[in-house]
Amino acid sequence: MFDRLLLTGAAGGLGRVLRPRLKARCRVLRVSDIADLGAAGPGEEPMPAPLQDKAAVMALLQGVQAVVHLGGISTEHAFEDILPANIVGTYHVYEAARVHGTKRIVFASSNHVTGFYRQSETIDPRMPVRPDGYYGLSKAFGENLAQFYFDRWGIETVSLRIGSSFPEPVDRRMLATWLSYDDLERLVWAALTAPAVGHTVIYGMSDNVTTWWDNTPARHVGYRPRDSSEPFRAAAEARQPAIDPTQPADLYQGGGFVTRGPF
Ligand code: NAI
Ligand code: 15L
Repeated sequence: MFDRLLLTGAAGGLGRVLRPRLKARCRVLRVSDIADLGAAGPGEEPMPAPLQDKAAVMALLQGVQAVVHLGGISTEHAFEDILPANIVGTYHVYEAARVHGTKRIVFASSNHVTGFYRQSETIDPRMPVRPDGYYGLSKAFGENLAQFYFDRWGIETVSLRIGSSFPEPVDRRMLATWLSYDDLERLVWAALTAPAVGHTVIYGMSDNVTTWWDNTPARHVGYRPRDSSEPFRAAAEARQPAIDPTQPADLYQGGGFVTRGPF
């Protein structure tokens, strides 16, 4: 049980999923975003803040024991848009953690850090990054930042390379990349509470039968997924009867992200 946790990106898709689930596990949940956060529930502390505003982010981390950092641009965009939210913003979160002595950050990274590996490869978190766009590059920067702030300042991070966290997998790619909301909660909770993580990178996926990711190097996090994309296979395959591995979206793990832009 935490005293006060901070959830950034609380108004987003995953923020709305995690908000009540994290609230149940701490005394006060500070929620932040630039989008409308709605009414504060019991034990919630709304603090709107643009991540690119250093003073605002400094105030955000005051008095929190740990951060679940989801805020930022969550798909491929022009570098000029990604820079303030994902790169400068994540730097502000780590600087504020250093100043306030925050001990643990759970960073929402993305599978797009390694999106240019092929779907025919199985990779693990120790392999070199191959970002599939500016968005993936910004998440790779966040992971490097996390490593640096651990090595230099001892702030621990689990970087979650989330696959596709949606109500259900909707296409063949997501049969490999899907992370159910219940498994997302299990993963975030394990990342917040595992005794010693240093900086650990882990792929965020359910216990899918088909997968491209091997989380063996991150077993110490203690994440045990319980869901699987398999019950959704028939529907996903009916929706997308075949793949064409000559097309980049079907060849690379990053799917459609690998051909987005220029902007
Ligand atoms: P989302 O786009 O629904 O939510 C992101 C939130 O961040 C939004 O509410 C937005 O208003 C806020 N935000 C954007 N720019 C901001 C800024 N400059 N200052 C403050 N807040 C800002 O994304 P979603 O799906 O909820 O994802 C959450 C996190 O997880 C993101 O960091 C995303 O990159 C990551 N992720 C999500 C995946 C998924 O399957 N949903 C897969 C891989 C990574
Ligand atoms: C992501 O990083 C995005 O945030 C999410 O919206 C999905 O597109 C996901 O990756 C994915 O690869 O399916």
